[in-house]
Amino acid sequence: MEDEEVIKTMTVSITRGNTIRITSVKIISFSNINNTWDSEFSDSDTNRLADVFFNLRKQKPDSKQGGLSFQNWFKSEVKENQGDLTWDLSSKNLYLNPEFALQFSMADDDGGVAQDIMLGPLF
Ligand SMILES: [Ca+2]
Ligand SMILES: [Ca+2]
Repeated sequence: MEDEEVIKTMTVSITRGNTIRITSVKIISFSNINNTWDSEFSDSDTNRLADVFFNLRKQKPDSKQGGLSFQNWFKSEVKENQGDLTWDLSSKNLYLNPEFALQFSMADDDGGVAQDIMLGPLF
């Protein structure tokens, strides 16, 4: 399991301008996709699949320490048992300055507790 190649792929749709706007996110694959993330369910139960959500953090001015720091920006809805792994964000007004970095993480929701499904360094 530890030697397994971890595939983290996603496509992000943006419209260009002075700012980048994220309009949708589609996760193509992740480690152990289509397999068990919720081991309390049997191998034939759809509920064993990951309940996927993602989190975006972006750099914002830090009022306490000065400079910029990464702060939570947007947490997606949970796609239960993988769903379609596609989030339409066109109504969310997610505008980003392209000069600043963006951090992406995704996880399996276990009822308020989240399990990292990127299996590696975060973001
Ligand atoms: Ca599940
Ligand atoms: Ca789960």
